[in-house]
Amino acid sequence: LDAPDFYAPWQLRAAFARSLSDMYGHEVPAYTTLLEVSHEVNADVVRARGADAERLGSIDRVTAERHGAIRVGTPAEIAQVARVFGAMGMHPVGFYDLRDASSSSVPVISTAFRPIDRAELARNPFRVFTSMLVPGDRRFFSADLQARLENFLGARTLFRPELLALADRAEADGGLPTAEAREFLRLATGAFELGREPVDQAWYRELEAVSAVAADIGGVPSTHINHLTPRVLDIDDLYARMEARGITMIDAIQGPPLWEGPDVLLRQTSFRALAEPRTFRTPTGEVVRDSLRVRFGEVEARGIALTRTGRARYDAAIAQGATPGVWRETFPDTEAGLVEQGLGWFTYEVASSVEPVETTTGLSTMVRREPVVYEDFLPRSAAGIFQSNLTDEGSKDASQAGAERDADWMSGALGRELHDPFDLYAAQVAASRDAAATRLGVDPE
Ligand code: OOG
Ligand code: NI
Repeated sequence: LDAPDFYAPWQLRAAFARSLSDMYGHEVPAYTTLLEVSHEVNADVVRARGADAERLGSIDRVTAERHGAIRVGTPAEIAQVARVFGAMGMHPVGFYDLRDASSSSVPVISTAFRPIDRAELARNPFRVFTSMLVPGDRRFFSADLQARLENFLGARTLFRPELLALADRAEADGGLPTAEAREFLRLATGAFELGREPVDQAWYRELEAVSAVAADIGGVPSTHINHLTPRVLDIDDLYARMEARGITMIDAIQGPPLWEGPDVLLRQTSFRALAEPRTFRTPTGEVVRDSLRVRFGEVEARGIALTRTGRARYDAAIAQGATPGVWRETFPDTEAGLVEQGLGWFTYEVASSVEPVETTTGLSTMVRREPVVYEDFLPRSAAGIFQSNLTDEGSKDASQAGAERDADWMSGALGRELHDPFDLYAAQVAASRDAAATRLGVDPE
């Protein structure tokens, strides 16, 4: 492979996604199976549907596409995560509160780091769903447990100072020279490897009684990649093929149902966490071998991004159970219908053969409409995915007060602007209209 002599942020991002995928494939062999099956499904869909299969992204983009999930404990840790991803041109987008996204007990709030402009997404769309614990939420943690948890988290180092220094340099200089880029990639990948140090058994089990996710985050001295998710063009087919291979999937595909109309937002499914060997230090100081079920495999199919109006309809349909029947009453079954009702985002591209001409017909005749792919996540689906490693419910005392957390709070913790996904889609569509209008020499609209 040829290596550039200077790595721009997107090249760091693409190389990091590959390096993380290689590392995770060694750690979790079932992930490699999932990749194989995903590639088979995608190749079959392209064979069967031809160009139509690539309406929501070229087969090259879709085949390379992944999202990751990580979990950290404190505002200081998530601010460091933001620096590492900032080096790769990945910015925090969206605020997700998983504490009451469903009946589950997941004491975290989240954002997603991803590229935000179109050219960058086209180069490599790698995104990472990033969750942080809320130890101050009394529904989960007593004041005493909160204090011990914060103490434990405050004493650990997830990201080495050399890594953070390289990240800051990359962000300031718009990339890194080869030698520094390699070192950055090595340190960044290493930061997400599964820790080998013995886990304090009593501490881990105490947290696990509250929430398996709390134990995974705050029960160990390092962090790790929780899953890496390939994108498939036919998730129902993938689900069936995985079950046929004897891999038990969670009960359902999360998100919209399978139906004949356009795919919107995101459909996801996963298999349950697998036992991985870990060592524990018992209260008497003995080191014993045991296993933990924390990491799992997930796969997703992406559809068209919805406007706020479309999203409100989506949420209402999901609340009604999201059956194909409900879906047909909620959404039009064509892209044109989504446009007419203002439900989906579409960009406007001038057909390449068209010369700028004097026109009285406006944009419509010269211009091709392209769907905008949903680049974000769904809180309810995320809560369902978190369940993939919850062996039991944990405990949550609903009579206690939750800690107030919102997008502004998250932005403060990150020390950066937190982008609103709807604003990003709207800006992308507006930019496409302006560019098309300029090429055609007409006023937009
Ligand atoms: C994250 C769960 C959410 C998704 O794709 O919605 C997620 C986690 O388990 O840490 O990854
Ligand atoms: Ni995920």
